[in-house]
Amino acid sequence: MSARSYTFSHAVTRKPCKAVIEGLRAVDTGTPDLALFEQHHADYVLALKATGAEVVTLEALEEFPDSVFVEDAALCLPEGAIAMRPGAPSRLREAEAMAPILAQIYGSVQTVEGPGFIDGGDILVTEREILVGTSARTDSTGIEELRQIVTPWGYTVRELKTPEGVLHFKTDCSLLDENTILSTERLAKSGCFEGYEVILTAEGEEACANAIRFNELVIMPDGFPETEARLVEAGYNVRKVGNTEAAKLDGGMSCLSLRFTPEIAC
Ligand code: CIR
Repeated sequence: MSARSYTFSHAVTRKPCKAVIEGLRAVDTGTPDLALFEQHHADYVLALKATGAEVVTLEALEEFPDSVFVEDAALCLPEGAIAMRPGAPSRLREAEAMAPILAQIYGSVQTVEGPGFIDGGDILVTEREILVGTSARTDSTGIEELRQIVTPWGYTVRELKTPEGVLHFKTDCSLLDENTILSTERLAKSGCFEGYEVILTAEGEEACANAIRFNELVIMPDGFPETEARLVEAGYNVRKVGNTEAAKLDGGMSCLSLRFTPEIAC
C-alpha cells in the first residue's frame, strides 16, 4: 500500500477544551456533554493509533472553543505543511497556534496570508488532485493562494461548490481509496466526482459522509448502520467511533485530526 492520499505516518489531534460547549454550530441541537466529548475524543485517538500512525495529542486551548477541530487550521501534504486562514473570525488564529507544532515536524510551514479565507474542512485531497469547495468559510481568493503554494509541488487544484447550507465540502464526502469517494447524494449529483467511483451514504444517514480512510481503516461515526453495511460490502475495514457531541457542533471524523506523512520523515 503506498497511496499518498490515505497512507499516513502521523496524526495531530487536540483535546477538547472546556469552552468547546460554546463552539460554533449552524443549528442549536443541545449543548455538548463535555465528559462524553472527551470520551469520544479518547476513543478517536485510539482508532487513529490502531492505524499504526504516531499520534500527537495537543493540550486543550481554552482560548479557542472550536480548537478540537484541528483539521481546519492546516493542510499537510508530503511536501510541506500549510497553515490555513479559517473563515470564522473566532477560529482565525487557530492557524497561528498550529503552525509551530507543524514546523517542529516538517522543519518549516507555509502560510495562507490572505486576504482570502480557506478552511481545511473544505479540502479533499485525492490521489490525483486537490478538490476545494467554496463555502461560508472558504472563498476563491483563499483557494487561489493555496493553488500558488501547491502547484510547484505538482498538484492540481479544482475549485467546486459546497452545497448550500452545508458547513464544509468534506461535511458531505470522504476519500475511501485512490478511485472511490463516499458522498451524500446532494453533493454527488452536482457531478463533481465524475471519473471516480462513488458510494452514496444511505438516505437519512448523510451525517456520516465525513469519515476518514487512514491506512487500512475507514473510521466513521457510530450510528449509521446502512452506510456502514455498504462500506463493509465494498470491502473496507470499518471502525466506528462515537461522535454525538462533536456532531452538535457540526464536526465529524476528519475535523478532529490532521493526517500526513512528511517526506522529510520518509
Ligand atoms: C465550526 O463551525 O467551525 C466547528 N464547530 C466545526 C468544524 C468542523 N470542521 C470540519 O468539518 N473540518
